[in-house]
Amino acid sequence: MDDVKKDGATPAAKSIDPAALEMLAHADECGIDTAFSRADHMKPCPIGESGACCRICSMGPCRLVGKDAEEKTGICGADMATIASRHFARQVAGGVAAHSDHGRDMAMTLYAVAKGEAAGYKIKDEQKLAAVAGYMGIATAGREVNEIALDVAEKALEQFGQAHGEIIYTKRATPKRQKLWRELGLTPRAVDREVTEVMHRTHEGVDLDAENILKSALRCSLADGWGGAMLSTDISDILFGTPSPLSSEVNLGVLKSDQVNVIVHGHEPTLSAMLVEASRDPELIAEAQAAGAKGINLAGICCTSNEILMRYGIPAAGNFLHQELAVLTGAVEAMVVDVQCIMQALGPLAQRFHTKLITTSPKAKIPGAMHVQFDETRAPQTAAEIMRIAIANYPNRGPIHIPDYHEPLIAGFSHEYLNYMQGGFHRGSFRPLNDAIIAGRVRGLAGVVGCNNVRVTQDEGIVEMIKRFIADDVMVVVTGCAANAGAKAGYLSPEILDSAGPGLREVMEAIGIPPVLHLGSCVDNSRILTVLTQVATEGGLGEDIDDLPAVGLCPEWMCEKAIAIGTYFAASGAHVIFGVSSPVKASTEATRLMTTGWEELVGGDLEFIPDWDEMFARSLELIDAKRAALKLPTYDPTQFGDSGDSLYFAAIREYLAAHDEVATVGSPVYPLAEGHSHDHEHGHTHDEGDA
Ligand code: BF8
Ligand code: SF4
Repeated sequence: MDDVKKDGATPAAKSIDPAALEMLAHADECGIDTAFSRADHMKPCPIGESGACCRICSMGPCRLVGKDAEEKTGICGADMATIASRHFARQVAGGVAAHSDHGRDMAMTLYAVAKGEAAGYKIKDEQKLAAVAGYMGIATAGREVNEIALDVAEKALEQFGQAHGEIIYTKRATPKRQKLWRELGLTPRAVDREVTEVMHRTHEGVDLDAENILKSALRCSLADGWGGAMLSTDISDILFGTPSPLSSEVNLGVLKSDQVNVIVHGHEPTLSAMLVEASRDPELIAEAQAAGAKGINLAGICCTSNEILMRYGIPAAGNFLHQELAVLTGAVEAMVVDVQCIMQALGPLAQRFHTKLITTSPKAKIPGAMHVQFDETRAPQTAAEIMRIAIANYPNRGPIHIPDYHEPLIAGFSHEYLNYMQGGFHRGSFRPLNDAIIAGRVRGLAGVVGCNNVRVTQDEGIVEMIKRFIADDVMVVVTGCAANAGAKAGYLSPEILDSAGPGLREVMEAIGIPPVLHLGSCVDNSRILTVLTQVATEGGLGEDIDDLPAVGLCPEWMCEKAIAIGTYFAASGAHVIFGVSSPVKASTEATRLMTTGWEELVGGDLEFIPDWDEMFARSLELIDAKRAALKLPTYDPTQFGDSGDSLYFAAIREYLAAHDEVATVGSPVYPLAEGHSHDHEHGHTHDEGDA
């Protein structure tokens, strides 16, 4: 563990997760490369990293470098601001395309289900269908579920390519925001159109004004946040159920030494939901037993994991940088991937083990993988076929090395559930939370979201921010790989209430929710948009997102999707801070436009602050400035103390500690929230939470 790498970095600098460190030491022993070790030998190109490289036409690539770089231009005359902004806008378009294409696929599945062409799927949440139909102006009274679903699917699909009009979900923003977007020409018209327009504007010789380019990036990003991603979340809820709290476990220790381990990795819930069913099919379990295993154990990586964790309590094996580490355990019979955040390195890596890497999307193939194409008309059969490949592979296992780390967590918070928690089914509201913010018990809100990135210590920035926020009475919501990072470090377990500041603890105990809420996958950042909108319109905290004492952080961002998310939050009025490094660092003007420029324009901004201390200090500064602008009391933790509920919770904990047969995994456990070892052998399953 203490061997020193070529660049002087010890393995301890690679991750704060002990499971990752153990597996990296194991990788070294096996002489196997991972993204962590490859990063030692591949430094980021400083010119590209900072946005100073243009390769849009073949007169270049043009690199603007040197002390006077900002006075230089490319061959066509493009200056640094244009070059950096153009590249940034293309990143936004890439991210929007990825999320939204996922959303489109969800709409296609809903369409097929409504037409009766997708055996195995059904409308699981009719209330959500009715709510979505309402947003879309689709009549529901006296109509069959599938009829409504068909109209919803058609309307959703229109959002991608409609010739006229605006993306319909922009109506879910505050009235003030809708007006502002219209005045500024930022209301997105159709997803495909906004992506195409950014690609056109940033083609050689079109939009050469950095401010105008960045405005098009704002509009394009809104087509994701209030379009493709929001549709994706809603349709996933309709098809697979709107999440409500359940407990599960996280980290590589969820893999079982004596079971057929199948990992799903990527982003879409469609096939993975069918694999959940297959993993519980008595016939397939019997086949696994006949192959010598005790059963079938399904676990997830990245956002496919979040999708089935949130709805079925399926444990998470880890986040983005755990994908290779999972294969390195030697205990994974099959890794089933769909789209996004899947490393090509998995191909050759899987070939060094018995692991079958199985690609399933026609959009995503990997050399070295086998391909079993997902087809929604025969999804259960495809899932069974994949399970049988994994089962047949079990006897081929070599030596295994599963690190014994698995943390309990609570996941499954949705906007709907938060409403319900705060007022019941008929009187759902955000009143208690708003009142707590107004009183200063809750200082503010923070979203900590996004990726892992080998350029920074895995999970460190994410966990540092979560830890510091809750200690300072800032309530935290998490999604994506950041949620997984927080969970691995124990911050999504109910006990963490003890790490919260006095005011936050009181409120969380009173409402019955933990201080760090897992809201789902990265497309589910749309849940944060609608939650913030409701907080803003509930009363007492201004009238729009840019009035709220709230920040959005992406400490370890890695991909274009993260850039798209950060941009749509900024365009929606939120202050957003990213870590790692700024893709427009080389341009003072582009940096100014995205910070003070956007703040003047839309009230939100996008800053890049790689240092954790500075990131945290800036977050509090932004939160406290909003509190002051709202004339709320200055945050003062000494005013709040232990609430009467702590004795009650202590008693429940004591009881559960002495009665470990009480099944809490996969059940809606509030307020008895207490994770325990994720062990199917005790006879309970995850079904109960799947409502
Ligand atoms: O969409 S957080 S590394 S897995 S991009 Fe990818 Fe980033 Fe993870 Fe989920 Ni989101
Ligand atoms: Fe260079 Fe201009 Fe071509 Fe970019 S578009 S590569 S700056 S000549």
